Amino acid sequence: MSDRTIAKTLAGCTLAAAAAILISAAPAAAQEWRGWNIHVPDYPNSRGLDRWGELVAQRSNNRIRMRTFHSAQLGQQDEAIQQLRLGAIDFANFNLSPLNNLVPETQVLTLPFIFRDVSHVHKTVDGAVGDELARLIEARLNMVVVSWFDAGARSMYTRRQVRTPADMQGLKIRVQTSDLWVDLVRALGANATPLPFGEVYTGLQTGVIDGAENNWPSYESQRHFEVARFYATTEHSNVPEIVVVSKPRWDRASPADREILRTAAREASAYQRQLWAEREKSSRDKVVAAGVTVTEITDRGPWQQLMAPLYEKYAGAPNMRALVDRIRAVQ
Ligand code: GTR
Repeated sequence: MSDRTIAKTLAGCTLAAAAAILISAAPAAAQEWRGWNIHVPDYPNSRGLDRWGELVAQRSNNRIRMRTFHSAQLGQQDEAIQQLRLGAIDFANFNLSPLNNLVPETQVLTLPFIFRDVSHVHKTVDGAVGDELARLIEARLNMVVVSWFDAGARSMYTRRQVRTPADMQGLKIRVQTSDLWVDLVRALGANATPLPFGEVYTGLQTGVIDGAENNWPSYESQRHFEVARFYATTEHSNVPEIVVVSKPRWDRASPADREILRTAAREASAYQRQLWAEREKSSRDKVVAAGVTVTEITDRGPWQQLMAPLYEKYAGAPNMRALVDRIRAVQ
């Protein structure tokens, strides 16, 4: 070995050793996690995600810093799902509907009138059915479900008044990207127009669509009430929402950090649900004060009957049928 080579090796060793000492002495590097969210910052889901981030930061001594980008700043829902699967986004909150085509079992929770009330939704998603869906979503979509958020009941809103299913005939109704949603609207004799959430306002304003369907808080926070002045309380679906972490990110987290993430997500979800109940009321009050005509649907029977064929198409297979039965049996 020449003198030069020895000198180089020694220098290399010294550097490597110094680096090792430095790494072990320094606290673990802080991680910045980027989260996707479709809603405006004061929405219950947004506040739930922010709360989750605060709890995780506290409990990880600021090692995990979660920043949620609200108002779909990181893209529309379908793109965000792809990015999350690849690990380009670290966490997000999604409604189950855009996952319907990707994980068909999620369709069962989207089915019209499958849930009796909010408490039935909670018991289902917080119990064995929710756990099973979480496993399927993880296996097929590369994302880990850490908790469930409320999304209330979805109802029809339109540019002209709807009182009965017959009034839906021929209307162009915006739906989420899901075959089940297309069929649900068609079952009422209306035409389904899949559109991203962020394009619904303009769609209503320009008459590209005649209506859409959503819960009170989204109808109000997206200001759809300004351009679709009639809300009919059809309450046809209670499809819930998930909070997820991308699998690549999750796999790099230590078991202790995963525990912190899960526990904090459950607490954030309890907080979101409380905010949700309040926001449903305040959003309704706000749109009523703004002059929206609310048509109370007291007899949902005719709506339910027209949508019943969806159960054959989407829950006809034995595994899907079994899931429907298990949900109905939840007390
Ligand atoms: C909202 C839901 C969003 C999105 C939106 C939509 O109620 O929270 O995740 O699914 O509806 O209709 O696109």
